[in-house]
Amino acid sequence: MEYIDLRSDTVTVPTDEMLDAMRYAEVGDDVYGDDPTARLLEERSAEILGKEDAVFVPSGTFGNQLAIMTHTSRGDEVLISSDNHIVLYEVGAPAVLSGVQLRYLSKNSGIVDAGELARLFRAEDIHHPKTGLICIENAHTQGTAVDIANSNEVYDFAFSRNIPVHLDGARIFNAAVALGKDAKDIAKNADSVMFCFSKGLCAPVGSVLTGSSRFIKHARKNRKLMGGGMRQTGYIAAACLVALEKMICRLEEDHKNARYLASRLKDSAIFNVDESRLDINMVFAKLKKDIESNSGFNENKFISSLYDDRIKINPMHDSEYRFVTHYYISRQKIDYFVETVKKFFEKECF
Ligand code: TLP
Repeated sequence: MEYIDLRSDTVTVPTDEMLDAMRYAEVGDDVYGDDPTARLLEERSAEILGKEDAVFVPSGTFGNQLAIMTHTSRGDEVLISSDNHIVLYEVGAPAVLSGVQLRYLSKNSGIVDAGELARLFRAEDIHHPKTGLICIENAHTQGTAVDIANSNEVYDFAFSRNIPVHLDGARIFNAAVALGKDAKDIAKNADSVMFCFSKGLCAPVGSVLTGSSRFIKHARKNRKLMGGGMRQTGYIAAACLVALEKMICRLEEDHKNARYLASRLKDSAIFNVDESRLDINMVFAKLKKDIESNSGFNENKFISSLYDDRIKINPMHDSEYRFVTHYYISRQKIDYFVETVKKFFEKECF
């Protein structure tokens, strides 16, 4: 049975064209370095971001952690905003895998305060860890595309102190579309960039880490150390190549649909939508105060009732719902979702 799945763009399954490409992919053993399709994907990925080289990895989390491991030494400190994916959703991996400590910059949906960065940077002192890396994120998981002027400031500061910058660009193409820029313009302000094929681009699996040839050579060895030396990777890389060619140019449609969903939710008199975080394919909405406090609203009942009507959503996080649009979410499905939500509230809460 088909579900309308608004939990994330990670739920997207491969298109028929991807499945065909996978079936007929030319493959080899990638640990020996002889998988031509994987290599082609790495070359194209590097080129599209204006970097020298790239290495294919199983997931976005893997790519971010590989970058941290490759840039830093044990005991280093990493400067990062406290609401970045690496901090919130990667299981504390920087401490476990790389032995580094995270030091938080204030959260501001991806925007970094350069003054704060300068204050938190560690000068040489016997007591201090070395500041070994700065991590930024664009598009940000909070639904924003961060202006390039901000990463320019970060990169200038990092350059002046000789610290590398890693960009979690899981959705870099969403950011590029939202800002009306080339992905290269965003990538140029970082030494390494990770992006994902398995989100709005619909590939079943896979991300890539890009950077200088020297950095990627080192990262390739660390990938093996982390158990990410995959064999006939070309089968997956073939789907990712289709994702690069065919799916980036349609992301704008997901963004427009997110804005359409936001406006329909606003009109419903049930939700307040955060319009300051509506740059990409995500809608963040809170229940109106009176509904949440006076109506006997029961979240478990809400989610399971939607599920019975073939709709999947995530529970609230920080009192907020996140609804994500993607290739499989049409306007018709958005209308069905909003009408189903309205019916639930009319029956249960008003
Ligand atoms: N994000 C997922 C969840 O983990 C929250 C989602 O549904 O949005 N960086 C960013 C900015 C991400 O949003 C994600 C995934 C990742 C990294 C990790 O990618 P994967 O899931 O491939 O490890």
